[in-house]
Parts: sequence; C-alpha cells; structure tokens
Amino acid sequence: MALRGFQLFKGLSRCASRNPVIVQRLLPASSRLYCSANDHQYIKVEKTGSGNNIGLITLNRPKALNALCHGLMTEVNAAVDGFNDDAEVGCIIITGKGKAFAAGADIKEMKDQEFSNVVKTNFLGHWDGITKARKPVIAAVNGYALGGGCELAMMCDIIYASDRAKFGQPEILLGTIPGAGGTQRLTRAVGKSKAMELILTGNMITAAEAEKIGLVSKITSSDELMTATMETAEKIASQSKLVTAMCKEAINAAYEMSLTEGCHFEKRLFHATFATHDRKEGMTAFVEKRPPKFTDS
Ligand code: DAK
Repeated sequence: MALRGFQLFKGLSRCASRNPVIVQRLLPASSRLYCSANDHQYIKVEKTGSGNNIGLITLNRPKALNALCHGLMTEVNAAVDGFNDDAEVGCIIITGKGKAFAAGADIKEMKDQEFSNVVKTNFLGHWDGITKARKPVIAAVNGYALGGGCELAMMCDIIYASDRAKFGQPEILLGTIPGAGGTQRLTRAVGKSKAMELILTGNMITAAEAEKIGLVSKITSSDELMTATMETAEKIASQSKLVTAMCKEAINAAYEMSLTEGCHFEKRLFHATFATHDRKEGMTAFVEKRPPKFTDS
C-alpha cells in the first residue's frame, strides 16, 4: 500500500507542472497548495494567521492589473477547494498584488470569441467557485475592482477596501453587460437606482462612496488594509467552524428565500446548533466565565 501511494505521488509530481489544478484535486487536503504555492502561475496561495488558520489567495498578475484570465480563475477555484477541505482554515482572504484587486475578466482573452463558441463551451462558466466556499471569504480590495473584479469581490462574504480602491462595472463601455452576477449582486447590495447608475454609465466610484452605499463594510489606508482584514479573519476563524458555516448558510439563504421561508430555515439551523458540542461549550463557557474552547464538532 505504502509503495503504491509513493508511486502515485511520484506520478502526480511528474505531471504537476503540466496540470497543477488536477493534481491539487487528487492530492489529500493536507498535502495540497502550501508546499506548492510557487507552482501557481497567476496567484499566490498561503496559509497564515496565528494557527495557520487563514487561507490567503493573492491575485498575482500585477502587470495586467490582475485581469482574471481563464487560468487564474481555475487556480482560484482550486485554492478555494483546498481551503474548504483544510480543517485548520477558518477564513479565506482574497486580495490583489499591485495597484489592482482585479481590473476584470481578461479582455484580450475575450476579444475574438464568437457567440457559437461561448455558448458551446459555456465560456467563463467556471467563475462561481468562490460562491461555493463553505468558509467565510473576505475580499481585501487594494485598488481597481472593475467588471469581473467587482463581481469577484461581491461573490465574497465581506468586502474591506483601501482608500485607494475604485469600484465599477464598466462592461457597457465595451459593448457588453456584466456576466458574473453584477446586475444581480450589485442591485441587491446597493439598490436599483445606484446599480442602474453604475452599470448604465460604467462610472467608477471611490472606496468612500462604495462604503456609503453599502457595498463595502470597512475602509482603511492601504498600509492598514491587510492588518485590518487579518484581524477580522482571525476573529472569524477563532469561532466554531461548524457553527460559522451554518451562519453563512443562513445569511446566504436571505438572497434566495422569502422572509417567512428564510426565518423558518434560520430557526431550524438554530435548533440544529443544539446537536453540536460547540453550542454546549459556548454557553457553558459563558456561565463559567471563561473563554470557550471550540472543537468544530
Ligand atoms: N483585461 C486584460 N488586460 C487588462 C485589463 C483587462 N480587464 N485591464 C487592464 N489590462 C492591462 C492593460 O491592457 C495593460 O496591459 P499592457 O498594455 O501593458 O500590455 C495593463 O493591464 C495596464 O493597464 P492600463 O495601461 O490600462 O492601466 P491604466 O492605469 O492606464 O488604467 C484601468 C487602469 C483599470 C482604468 C484600465 O486598465 C481599464 O479600464 N481596464 C479595463 C477595465 C474593464 O473594462 N473591466 C471589465 C472587463 S469585462 C462572466 C464572468 C466575468 C465577466 C463576464 C462574464 N461569466 C461568468 C459569464 C467579466 C467581464 C469583464 O470583467
């Protein structure tokens, strides 16, 4: 068995350079990603935080303002999958290297595509990986978040921004419309009038305005962005991961359900926390005036 495992590992290592994403999926969660952070072509993937409990994904195509090409999004999906399966990780952060979070999908990759081909290949159909993360994801937006970059940030659960960040959905200026949820998520986040104004003009807004209209939950100076984001990520990661996932599921249900259905779903999940050790531990620790020790069970 051990020899077969070793041969499998050797085989995987040989083809890792040819297809790192498939290899990531085949390896057990414990050996994914972190030793191979440099295998990624378009992103950097690290575990950080006090207990290696934060998964950090840095979009790493600064010369192209982190334009979200096919390969980059494939790597992001694999990294999110890896962190989802990693029991140590309690929160994921996505940020961008350089002066952009991401300036959108790669226009150079899209320019010559034809209708028949985009339909046949379900072009960009793999963009929703982040929405499938069971763990909370924070976008730390350090600069431009435009088009698909703004949509990527909106797929995350919390958006923090530096005071240099700029948000916008400029697709109309390219003769197309948002395609990764911009018309839907922006409208839900900021209301119809602001979403219409932004999407129909293609105008960019500053971080301050994005905070004012409820797109962003915190602004910091660019020097402090990662510290503030890490602080929140640490706090989230220190809770019960089991109960955090239930919380996230309940909040996301608010987008999909009527108020009555949503409140019913929430109540059932609340009841379900009574089947966990962590709910018992949390309440017992409160009564005993000590910090809780969650075991994610
Ligand atoms: N794609 C490809 N390259 C890009 C890019 C992009 N989105 N944005 C910037 N770049 C490249 C530039 O071409 C330039 O490359 P070189 O010329 O040096 O080779 C380099 O990055 C630096 O850019 P600039 O020279 O333009 O830099 P500036 O500081 O002058 O301007 C800017 C910064 C952000 C204002 C400007 O670069 C800009 O307007 N960029 C385009 C922004 C944009 O239009 N984004 C929307 C793209 S459409 C879907 C999923 C996603 C999508 C659709 C469907 N499905 C799931 C179905 C998404 C669509 C989009 O995002």
